[in-house]
Amino acid sequence: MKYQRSSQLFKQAQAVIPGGVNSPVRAFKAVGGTPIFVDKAEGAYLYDVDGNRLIDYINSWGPMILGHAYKPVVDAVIEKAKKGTSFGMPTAIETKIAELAISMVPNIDKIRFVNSGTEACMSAVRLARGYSGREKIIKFSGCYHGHSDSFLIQAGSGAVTFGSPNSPGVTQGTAKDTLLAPYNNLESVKEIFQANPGEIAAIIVEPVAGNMGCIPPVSGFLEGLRALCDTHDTVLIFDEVMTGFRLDKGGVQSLYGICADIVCFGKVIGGGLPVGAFAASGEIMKHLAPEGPVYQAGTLSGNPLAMAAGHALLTALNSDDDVYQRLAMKTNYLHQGISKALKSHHIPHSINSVGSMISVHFSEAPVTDFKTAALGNNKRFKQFFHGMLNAGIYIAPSAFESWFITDALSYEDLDFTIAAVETVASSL
Ligand code: HOZ
Repeated sequence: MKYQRSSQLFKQAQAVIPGGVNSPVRAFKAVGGTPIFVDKAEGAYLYDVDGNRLIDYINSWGPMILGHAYKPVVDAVIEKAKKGTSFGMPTAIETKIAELAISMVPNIDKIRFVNSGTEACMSAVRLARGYSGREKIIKFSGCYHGHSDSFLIQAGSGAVTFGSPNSPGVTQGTAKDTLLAPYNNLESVKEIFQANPGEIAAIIVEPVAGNMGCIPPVSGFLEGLRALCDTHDTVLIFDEVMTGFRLDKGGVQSLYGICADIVCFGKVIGGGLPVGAFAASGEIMKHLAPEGPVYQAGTLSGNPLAMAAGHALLTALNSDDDVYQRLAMKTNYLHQGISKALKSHHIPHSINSVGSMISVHFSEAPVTDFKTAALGNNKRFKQFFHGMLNAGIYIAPSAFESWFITDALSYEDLDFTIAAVETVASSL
């Protein structure tokens, strides 16, 4: 494949945008080569500026669960845009999507819309602190909750891809209030509670981790967190920015039957427009301004185009009884196919998948936390990434990310992908 035009555009962008990109993982630094500039996308495919067609396994890092340029979403945005794009005043569509989201997700009475997953998690922690009157939070190494200061401490995703899981610019004062535990390790969470009695405002967790590749919770982990939070009057925050409306209508709370106190959303809830949200019981949400004293605001929050896109996508998901099963079947088909292809060439690997999230680690040990995720053979991942790209398949340009499956993928696309893995594996 040729990437001449992408190369030119990247050079031009680097002169005026740091690293040529508006979010670091797009820069291909971890895998080398030129980031691909997109012209358009439709269904399961990306079309780049050089005229290449790629099967997309990233789907804008999650939102495009029913495929790119999904007609009901595009139509809803166009119709809204004709009436004006932002007012900084309430609109009826905000209440409509709030009602729909609350009807789909358990344990939430009220929801506040923001502009990104980062904002959602940042605001959820502030709310938990304001509600509990405590300051410390527990987060898990390798989990990524966006780029706000409290979370850039042993963070996953781009932060670890670029080797700065603890970012310069985060003050020691902020960092000291974020206490770290290994993912899937309940004992270490218990120890933190013992060492900080009455001080933990919240635990924030990706209930299925997606920012160190995909890592499911081991049996009893989420239940144990719930029990510890109950014992210590601590707020349990599920960061469902990736998993919300993706793994199930009600997210991980419904999938595994565990209640969180605050839930954060992003990605799917915005249908591909910039939306995040956080939600909780009325009891907790009443602490939020203007009802309560915990402040949070945004000029473009609840933007009508974004709300219309999210509402159209959630409506489609809510009215399709089989969609999550179809997605899981496609993901499982891919999981088995890739595993078989890698095995046939004796490539050590470990594949995790849950619902429509999947990732491939090039190490034999089961990947259950950040430490085991970091054991993967990065050189091999790079070769794999470029081999797949040459075959017309776009996977995440980092071993510390999940792939997101879309319902627009056909079984022919999946077979084509598995065949490409077979060919690439023979050259690894
Ligand atoms: N939050 C996305 C998944 N880790 C990455 C998006 C980005 O950092 O650009």
